[in-house]
Amino acid sequence: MYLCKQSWRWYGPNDPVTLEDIRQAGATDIVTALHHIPNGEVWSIEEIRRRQQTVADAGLVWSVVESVPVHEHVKTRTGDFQRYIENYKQSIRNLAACGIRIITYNFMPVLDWTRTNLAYELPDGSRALRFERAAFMAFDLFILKRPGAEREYSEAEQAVARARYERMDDAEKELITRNMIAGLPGSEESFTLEQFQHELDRYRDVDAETLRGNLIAFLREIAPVADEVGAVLAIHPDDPPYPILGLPRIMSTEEDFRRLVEAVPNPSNGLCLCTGSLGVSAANDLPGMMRRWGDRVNFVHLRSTQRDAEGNFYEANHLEGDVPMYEVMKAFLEVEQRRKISIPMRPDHGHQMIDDLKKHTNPGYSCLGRLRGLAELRGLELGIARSLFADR
Ligand code: DNO
Repeated sequence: MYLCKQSWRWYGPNDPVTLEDIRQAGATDIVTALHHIPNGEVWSIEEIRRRQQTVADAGLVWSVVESVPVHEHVKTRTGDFQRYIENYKQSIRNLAACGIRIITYNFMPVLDWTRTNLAYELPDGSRALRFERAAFMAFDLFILKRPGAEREYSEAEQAVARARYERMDDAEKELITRNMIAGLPGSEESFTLEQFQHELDRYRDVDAETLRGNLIAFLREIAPVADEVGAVLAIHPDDPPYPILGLPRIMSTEEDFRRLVEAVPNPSNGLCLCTGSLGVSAANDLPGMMRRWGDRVNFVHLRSTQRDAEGNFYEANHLEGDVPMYEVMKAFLEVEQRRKISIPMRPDHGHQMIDDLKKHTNPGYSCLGRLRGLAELRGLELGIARSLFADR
């Protein structure tokens, strides 16, 4: 019987959640990145080995990279993009030479994942990450004052945004600005408002089809290298799964992924199936995506969100909210039995709860919330596996 590899994201030696904590949470595999290496530079074998040794000394295995970041010049195909692509290939070769063969990345312009509120209090007193559409529109229209933004919202939405903006005091304006642009953990970049607008401007002539073409061109170069060294790629979907701030997004739906695979059929071209990101869109059929694309699922993020009619969502407990976790897990286990492999999954995000409410933790990456998530997910997994595949 093939069960998933229980993995855990660790931000490296500065992460307030230690490798010892992770071991006690019961994870066996580590998902990490060399966050200290600037975007676009080569990850040397020496640096990879050093990190690998630190992880091994704690009795864990570094099996997934999240992420080797893709330089903005590669996404826009401007400036030094060719050099950054060559560097990316070398990082893949170096990682594979060290035995690390699952490489996560994303192709979201400028921003990685985005939330407006990092401490949304739930009825039980724990705190969750939240995307509040009115606050987001207020930021876009009245704080960032992005040229042309008003064309993207209806009159009614603009009125909602204005009312929301007028209710914000200075502290709230500052906080939402920080949450939006100062970079959530793992996003590698952080900006001032002026720098941010400058980065957005670089996409003025890059529409969705241009961006998709740039991703395909990038993959056509790196996928053959990954194939050759026995590594696999895992593209992370857009979070949230729709265009924001006038930026194109091209990995938000099953159709987006299908187009990518059709354009670049190399075996290494695969997906990080993130149920939390994709699940924000009611149109995404997550168990179906797992079943149809299981052969290309190289890594899984398990997390749930709860949406409402206004376009807000918050991160729900792992087994609650809109993501049909039972069906996703069942489909996931079926894929693993069919492929006869264990695929790494990690409990993605968790609430800030219990003692972690008194600590400084990376937003979404507290210890206890993820520990709860992992415990619930492994229980769900074992229950399904034992009842369905006990004979295998
Ligand atoms: C958020 C994460 C993302 C993810 C990247 C992958 O919590 O899932 O930051 O790591 O998009 O490149």
